[in-house]
Amino acid sequence: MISRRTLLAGSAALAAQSATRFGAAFAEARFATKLPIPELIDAGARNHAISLTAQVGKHEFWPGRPATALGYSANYLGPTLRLRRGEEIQFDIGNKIGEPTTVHWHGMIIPGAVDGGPHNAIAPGGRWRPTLKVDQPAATVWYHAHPHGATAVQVYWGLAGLIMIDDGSDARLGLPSSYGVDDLPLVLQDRAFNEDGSLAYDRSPMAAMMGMIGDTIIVNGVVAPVARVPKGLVRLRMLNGSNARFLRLAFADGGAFFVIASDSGLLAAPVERRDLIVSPGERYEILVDFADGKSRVLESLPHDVGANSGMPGMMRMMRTSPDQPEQIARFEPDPALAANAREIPKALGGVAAPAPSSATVRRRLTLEPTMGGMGMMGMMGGGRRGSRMGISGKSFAMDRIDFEAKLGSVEIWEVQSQMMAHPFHVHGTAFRILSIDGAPPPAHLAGPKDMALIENKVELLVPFNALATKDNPYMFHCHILEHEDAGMMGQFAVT
Ligand SMILES: [Cu+2]
Repeated sequence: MISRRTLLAGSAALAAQSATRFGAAFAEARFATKLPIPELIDAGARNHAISLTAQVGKHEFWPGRPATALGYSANYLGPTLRLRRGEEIQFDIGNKIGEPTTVHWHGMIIPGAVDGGPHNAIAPGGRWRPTLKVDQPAATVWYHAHPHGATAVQVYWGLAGLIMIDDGSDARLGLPSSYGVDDLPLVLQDRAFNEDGSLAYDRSPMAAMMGMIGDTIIVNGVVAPVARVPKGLVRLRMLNGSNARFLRLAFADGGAFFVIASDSGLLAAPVERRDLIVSPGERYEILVDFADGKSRVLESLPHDVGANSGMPGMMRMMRTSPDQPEQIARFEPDPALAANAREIPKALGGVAAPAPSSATVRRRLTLEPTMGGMGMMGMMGGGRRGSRMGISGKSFAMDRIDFEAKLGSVEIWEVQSQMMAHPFHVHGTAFRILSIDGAPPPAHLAGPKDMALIENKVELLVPFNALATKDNPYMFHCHILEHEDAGMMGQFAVT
């Protein structure tokens, strides 16, 4: 019998060591580093041709401790790309990381042939030149490595970046859109570190089961930064870029903020919240009002994501958050900065969802360890090699297409989790959450999305408007990257 204490101790062992080492360093670093803003690449200003190179570099997560990391034409992470609806972008991606990689455009509704999944591998030293036609509503999406079996490690070391899709609604609605001033990208990730400040990655069976959970939250690659913001409305584009950590974001003063967009675009109207669960892979855009001139600290609060998942028993007892709030970043209003936006729009428009009655197919998918192999027990006792995760009893296989959907059709997917919480992602679509455990979703989860947190049973309404042949299929998978690499992924064609 494994106690809750043992489980927590196991999953947190590395983190605890690292926390002890870095307690003093964290106190020293806290709110001392200016929030780094990734370089902005506006496709229109580059003749719609964008070159990126996946490369190895040195990056200081902690001041004065350079560490080996990966980035896209950067030492860690990649530039933020601004793409406009209607543009056709010619990408040229180089691979200098010494092993195969891919670039997946997470959230973009583009054909499977350019989607950047495991079938679009770029050999070491090779190049990939996909053409992307941008034809979807405004959204904050992202790009990251997605190679077969090695996604977790490559993303952990830094292969990720943000994409802002603009369709003119920023100007129409008067939303803050001055990049790096009142429109801030926040790539939130948890990491563990060795004493010299280098990244530590836990390869234990427990980490394979829970996913890699670090003890330190970083923002745009640094620990506990501070950002100067205008005394007005500030838009935060928040990505949980963690491998496995669920965040419950809130401000330390308990103040309200307004959610304006979820993964795939604007909500119908702003939704007032005081906290927000954000799964790995998920994005939210929020508006925060700094008109009162007060500083605010963004935190991650304790939560119980997964505590009520699936079958009763051992897995229910596993927790994925610390007991105390964790400080993430501080925002300090600066009267010298122009506050361009002061009023929160009453309506955002959003995009109409397809009618549920238009769905022609209902599929049932279950996220679970594959019991035919070594399964959960194998993971806990037997090492990573035997660990397999799966969907509906099958572990991922490159040469197996799990199903085919009809181009232009809409389906209802009933997605269930057997044991723990899984953040579920579907390529090539923006779906709607129809129900969570039989109830309609809360307002902030009712907009367009490509991620859904599955704790028990969730129904999704999934439209298919882009083509993916059997040679270049779309993926559907858990976005706990260690689960994905262990086989909690399937693939489908849209024809
Ligand atoms: Cu999972």
